[in-house]
Amino acid sequence: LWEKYGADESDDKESFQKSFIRHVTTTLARSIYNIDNFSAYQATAHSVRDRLIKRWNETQQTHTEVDSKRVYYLSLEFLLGRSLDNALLNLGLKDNYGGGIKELGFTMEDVLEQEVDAALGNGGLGRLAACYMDSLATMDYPAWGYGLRYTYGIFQQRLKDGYQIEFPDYWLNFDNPWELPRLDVVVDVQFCGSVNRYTDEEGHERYAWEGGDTLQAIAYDVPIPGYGTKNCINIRLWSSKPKRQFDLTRFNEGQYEQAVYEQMQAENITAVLYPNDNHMVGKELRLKQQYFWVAASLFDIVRRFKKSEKPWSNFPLQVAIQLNDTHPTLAIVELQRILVDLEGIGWDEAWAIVTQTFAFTNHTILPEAMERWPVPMIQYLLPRHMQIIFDINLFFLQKVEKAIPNNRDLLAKLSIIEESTPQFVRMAHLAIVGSHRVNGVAALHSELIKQTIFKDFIQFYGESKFENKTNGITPRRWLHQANPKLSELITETLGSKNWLKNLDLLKGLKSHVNNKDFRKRWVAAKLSNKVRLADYIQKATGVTVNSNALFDVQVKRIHEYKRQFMNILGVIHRYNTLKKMTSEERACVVHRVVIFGGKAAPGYYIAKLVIKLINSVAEVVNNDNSIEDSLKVVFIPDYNVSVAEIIIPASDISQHISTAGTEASGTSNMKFVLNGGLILGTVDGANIEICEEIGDDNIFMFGNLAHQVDDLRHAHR
Ligand code: 26M
Repeated sequence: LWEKYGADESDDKESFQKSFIRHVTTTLARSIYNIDNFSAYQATAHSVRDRLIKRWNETQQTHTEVDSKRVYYLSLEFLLGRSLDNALLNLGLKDNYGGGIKELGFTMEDVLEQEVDAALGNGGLGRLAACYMDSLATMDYPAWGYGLRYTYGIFQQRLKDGYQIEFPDYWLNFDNPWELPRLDVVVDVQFCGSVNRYTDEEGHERYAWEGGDTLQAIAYDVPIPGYGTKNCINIRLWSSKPKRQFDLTRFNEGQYEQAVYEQMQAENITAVLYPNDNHMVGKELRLKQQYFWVAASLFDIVRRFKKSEKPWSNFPLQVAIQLNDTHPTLAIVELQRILVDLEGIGWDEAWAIVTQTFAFTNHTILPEAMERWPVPMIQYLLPRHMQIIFDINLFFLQKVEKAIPNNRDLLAKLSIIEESTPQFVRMAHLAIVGSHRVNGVAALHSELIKQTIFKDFIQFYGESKFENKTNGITPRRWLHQANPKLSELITETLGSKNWLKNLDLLKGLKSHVNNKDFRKRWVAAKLSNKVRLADYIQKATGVTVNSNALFDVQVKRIHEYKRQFMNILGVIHRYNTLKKMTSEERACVVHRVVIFGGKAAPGYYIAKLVIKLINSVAEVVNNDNSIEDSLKVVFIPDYNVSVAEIIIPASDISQHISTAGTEASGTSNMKFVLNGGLILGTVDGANIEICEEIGDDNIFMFGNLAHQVDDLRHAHR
């Protein structure tokens, strides 16, 4: 029966049109004589979803049968953006569906534009998670992502009088075809309560975490299709719900308000993504988010492991858990608790399993971004976890003392506990101690963590625990999808699409650099991307820009260390210089459009003021006829993944100008270069490795080196 009916959803044009019409009439309950672009999007999305689910089911079934080691990526952020175009391309449906939708009276561009971004992330760290999921799927890994299903993603940015104002991101207001609610996959998560000591039947001292409040985590699965493979992996996002919909006792006692209030409190946990990027906020709700997510995810992972009935010692052979920054560090403590308290495994054996399972990625050395949580807060929310953290720390420091005796100073520096009033838990220290590997995200950054923030750990662990994994991006979204003209040129020139799975093959373009036709098409692709961006700028800002001008771009979160302020000072200088020129002199200057975009954290006063400054400068420059359009400045509002897909392919020069040593890697630098843009950058993050790859005549690097910065800071005080 499976073979007979399973083949029903084929990938040809007619099958798509059939399913499109079926979804319009049944799923959407609309008349086929009354379909707008949004309904066309929904029907197309549901048609793709059906095919995705098929692959997803087959993948999960295969992974269950094979039962190979799974890799789990724990990330509080997945900045996925739109899914339809990506799914069409990865599944190889784009051409048939494009033809099919046209015959139905729509254009694919209009339909794709209807989709709202899944914006469950702030910036680099969240987009990295999304890119890695695409690559894991494409490379046929049995991988899972675990995160939170925020009701509100990153805020929408609008501008009023040049100032940023924030609006809630109502991304779930219309149905979301890209998630599969798993209302049957429910995990209880406990908070507060107390710890009781008891002796078990074998006479061992055991601890039980009892009482407190219990909430429920409900799974929503987001299928991630690989490119050119049937592999379709899963991101499982948890949503919080109260354990009982109605507290009947309270209800009957007339405490209706109290019952509803508690329901709201439970749903609050996954209500909103914290909009801070590279900055820690010590809010209790954020810590609750972290534990809620970690507890549900680990329960799920352990349940899957237990199904295969292998001994616990096999756990690290079956399970690898990658921690995306310190946000999921409580997972280390939670697994130790499961093994010791619930499974009755001895501390040392359990701890060996834990440390073999986890690996930790650090994304920043900025001190203000380091996560520290007050001990009393953890003690209140997670009393048993706080005990376990103290024990982990005690045993760790004992080992340090044994290896490097009589060094109290070292013990204080390495301690997981910061001995202030109140005490704090240093999450990075806990993550290092509980993992077998720690990595930085670019060569320079991985060196710097060894020399600065984690320096003291090298004394104890040596260097080998710390390694480099330079970030990457998916070329499927950031070139093939965002820049179809250039992608087509590359494919035709290389004679195959293999480069989409093996980027090294792009080297094959080298022998064509002097080919006239190739160069003509290269320039034509860039120009058409610039026209597309100019249209977008017109629509979004009302400013008219010339597509033949040089496009000079800086798009990223607004942050002092990223130095948008320096860029805009440069623009002011450029404007003043142009103003002093004669018309003839100006005629020799390349016309330039300086493009800014990015969100400021709502509470980051200086970053918000930088946005206002950029808009004020734009106001002056764009309305000064005397410089004859030689310079334009625009701030594109609400920079997000979809806007990035328009901006990046259209860039001539992009700026990555962080103070040396501060930008751990950067990932948009890679996206711009992949689209044939030049970089103006500092000797920082992955800029350095990009420079080594493309040669220093293809990149403009400037400024001091990381090791000089500290001296300079002090010299100029
Ligand atoms: C922490 C606590 C409370 C609330 C929010 C946070 C938080 C959220 C996001 C902290 C940091 C967050 O992201 C940091 C980030 O995006 N870092 C960037 O990671 C990229 C991927 O590795 C790098 O390329 C960038 O250089 C780095 O800045």
